[in-house]
Amino acid sequence: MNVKTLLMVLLLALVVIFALVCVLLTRGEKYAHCRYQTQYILPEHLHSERRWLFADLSQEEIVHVVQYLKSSLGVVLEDASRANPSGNCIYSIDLQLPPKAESLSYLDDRGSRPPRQALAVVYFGNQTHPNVTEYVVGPLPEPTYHRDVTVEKYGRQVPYYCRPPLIAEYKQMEVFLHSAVFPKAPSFMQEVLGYDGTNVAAMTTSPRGLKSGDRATWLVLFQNVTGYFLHPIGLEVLLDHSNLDSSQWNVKKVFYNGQYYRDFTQLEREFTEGRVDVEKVKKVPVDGDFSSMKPRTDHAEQGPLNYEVSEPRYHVRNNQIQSSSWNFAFRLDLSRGPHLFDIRFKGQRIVYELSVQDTMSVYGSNNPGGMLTRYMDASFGIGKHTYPLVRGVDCPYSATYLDVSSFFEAEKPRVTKDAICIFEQDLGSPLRRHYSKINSIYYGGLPGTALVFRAVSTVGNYDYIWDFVFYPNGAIESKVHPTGYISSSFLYGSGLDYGNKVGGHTLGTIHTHFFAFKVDLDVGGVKNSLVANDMAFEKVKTPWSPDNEIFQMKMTKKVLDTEDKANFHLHDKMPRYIYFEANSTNKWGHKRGYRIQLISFAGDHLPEMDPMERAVSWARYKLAVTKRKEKESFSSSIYNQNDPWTPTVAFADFIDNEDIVDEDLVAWITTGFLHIPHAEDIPNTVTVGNSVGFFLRPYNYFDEDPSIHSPDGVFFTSKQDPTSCDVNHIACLPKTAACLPNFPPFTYEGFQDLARL
Ligand SMILES: [Cu+2]
Repeated sequence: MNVKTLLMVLLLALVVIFALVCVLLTRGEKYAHCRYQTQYILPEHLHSERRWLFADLSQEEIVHVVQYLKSSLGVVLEDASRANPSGNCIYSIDLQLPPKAESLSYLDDRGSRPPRQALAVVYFGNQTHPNVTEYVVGPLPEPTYHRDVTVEKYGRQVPYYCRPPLIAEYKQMEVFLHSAVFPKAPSFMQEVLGYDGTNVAAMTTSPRGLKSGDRATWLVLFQNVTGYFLHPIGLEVLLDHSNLDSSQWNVKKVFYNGQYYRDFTQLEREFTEGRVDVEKVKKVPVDGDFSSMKPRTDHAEQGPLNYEVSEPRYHVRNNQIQSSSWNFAFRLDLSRGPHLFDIRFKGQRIVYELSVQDTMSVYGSNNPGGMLTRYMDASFGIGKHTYPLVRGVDCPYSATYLDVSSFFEAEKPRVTKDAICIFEQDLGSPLRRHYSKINSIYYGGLPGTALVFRAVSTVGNYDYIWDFVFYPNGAIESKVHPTGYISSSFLYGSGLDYGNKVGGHTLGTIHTHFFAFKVDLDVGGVKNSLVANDMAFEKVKTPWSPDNEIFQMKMTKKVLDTEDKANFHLHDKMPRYIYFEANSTNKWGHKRGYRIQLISFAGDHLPEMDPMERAVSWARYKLAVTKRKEKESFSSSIYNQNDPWTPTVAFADFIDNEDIVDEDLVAWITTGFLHIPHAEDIPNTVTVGNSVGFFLRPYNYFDEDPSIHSPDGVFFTSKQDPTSCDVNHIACLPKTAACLPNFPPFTYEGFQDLARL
């Protein structure tokens, strides 16, 4: 090879290298970032300042209420996070909603603005008659008055023993166990459980007794490891913590491996005498072993993602969300969780209030804690137990995340970062479609999308994912997915009558999940009637051949004109079409309506003879429609859990046969399912197949399906070119969606405030 050739080869090599470098350097620029921003502000003209009346209290408002109460109640208010049962303290401060008439007058008729008010729940342990008092405090932000509303709301004073325990009380119970109870059985604790002062965790159960006034809790003990709910050790303690002096608390009963003992002293004596039937559980590593949620495999490739190609098609401003079809206001009630207000489709109000009211789980077990458990989560706090959501897992990565301010059991307001997420979702299936090759040849369809509002509550072992889903056809879906850990009992004796074995000594205990919703529909105005359509077969002579008969299907229609006709027990046959009907008609002369469609496979709630049943009597009915009343604002109360025998709110009393034709009506909906835990509930109950809820769907409300006006629709005929962007916007996607998602950095602030339960 001569020099010239060598130079040519070298030159060629340099050109190739340069070209390769260029390709590599410019590769990342082939796609621009999507036109994505992290914060979307509702344009001023779409925002209604008036809906501020539904907003949660601001931090500033909360601070003023705390200052006002401290200077106005005439007693010393301790910091609830450190309060003793014998003290006075503020339990919680939350928004007090204005009455509906005042809100509507302000929203619709330019009436005067209702005063902003707070609802303060105050514990008075240091009084002659200890009690819980609820005050309405206003006007905000600078309060000048407070009004005791306890008797007005509950028809009586609320005795102190009805109060939900403070986090401080739970801590005191734990300290009492470790310092005053366990030391009374040192040999048993050491030899059977290898107790070292830290390796036993207690889980509360409730209710706390068998009659009004009781405050004795079965504490179920577990190995203190990750996912401890799945590692019972067979020991349970009935701790009476009714005395306001915690040094006077005492153990009423002890359960170990199927046997009951008077107290730890007796347990120790019988153990040292060799009369305790010992069943040692294997010590589990601190990561929990089978209860660990740590993935068993390394991450490989990223799965599919939902992301915004251009600006999100919804806007969030303060407490309001707006898309091209929907708008509504929202808040997170401390005890009840997500509340949506003034839900409008294309500007027309469909729902005044759509809210979670309570949840309930009844358990079965041959262990005392499990046997007695009937959890009512509004008492623990469905909104109170919300925590930062994790991008890309709890909601799509690109969702909008909102912080929530609240006040409970503290001196200052707290802010929960990213407690709510909002996103528009590609449902992956068409909302509707049709392919035609007969007569005319075409394809038409609408990609399925929905706007989702989500919050997640973690109440003890379970997590509830609350979704409110808004579809382009005017339908709203409310649904909840339970996930998290099951609760378990120590497996012994006849345990398998109460569930399946899911670990060495772990019984996944049978239980129910019930969810209570309030739906204050206002269809074409406040006044509505409840109507049922269904089907029936009738035998008729065939008109064209009178010698023959056929069974002919007919539509039935019935107005359910009283509250007694408008309630359906869990397993009652319910008309398949049941809807709120307006006074106005659609183009075809039909009264405009919105239908309630349930998705539920509930177990039985509790026998009505059970002395606690009235406290959860909302769960008797899958649907009950009542005349709306301010004094029937909620179907349960935060006090029902700790005194279910004399409930402060008994929903069944709402149903008193009032006339409900052309009235302001509320639908109370219960959905739920029976859960018999099985091997695949380990480590967690999955959301798949465990979703229950209901749809609100237009029924002759419109003149046609409003989604036909969606700009997402696709239609092309055999005479058109479906690959052309002008004909079919989907054909543009390779160009318009050829961008990189502009994801914000991943952040997480869920471990910043671990003082919370
Ligand atoms: Cu369950």
